[in-house]
Amino acid sequence: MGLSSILKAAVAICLTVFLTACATNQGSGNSGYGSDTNLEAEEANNEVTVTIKNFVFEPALIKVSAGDTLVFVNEDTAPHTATDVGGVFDTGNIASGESGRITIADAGTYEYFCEIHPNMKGRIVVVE
Ligand SMILES: [Cu+2]
Repeated sequence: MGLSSILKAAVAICLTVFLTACATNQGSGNSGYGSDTNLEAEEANNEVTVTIKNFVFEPALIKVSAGDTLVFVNEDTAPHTATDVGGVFDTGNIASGESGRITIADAGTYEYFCEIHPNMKGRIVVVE
């Protein structure tokens, strides 16, 4: 009798925590995709940051693994892009203080530049 009551109470608490976690998850929704499948995929791969500051990609040369997410963080006041010369990826305009994300699926060497300031250049080496 006593044990049964404790079990019921424990189940009730677990259920409450579970439902609260779900509600919080849906509330944030900042990825815009929000499915569990996507969240798992993000956790499985690394996130590598390239900072854009004083009109320079830092580091300008970076080595990542296929499937990694590259996050371009714009610390300038001007907007920038990270645009692949070969058209494989393009962050589009990244406003001041914002960031842009890309993922490259295939190994290779990728030269990129800023469409707004074409003298800004970088290189990404993607390995398997
Ligand atoms: Cu730029």
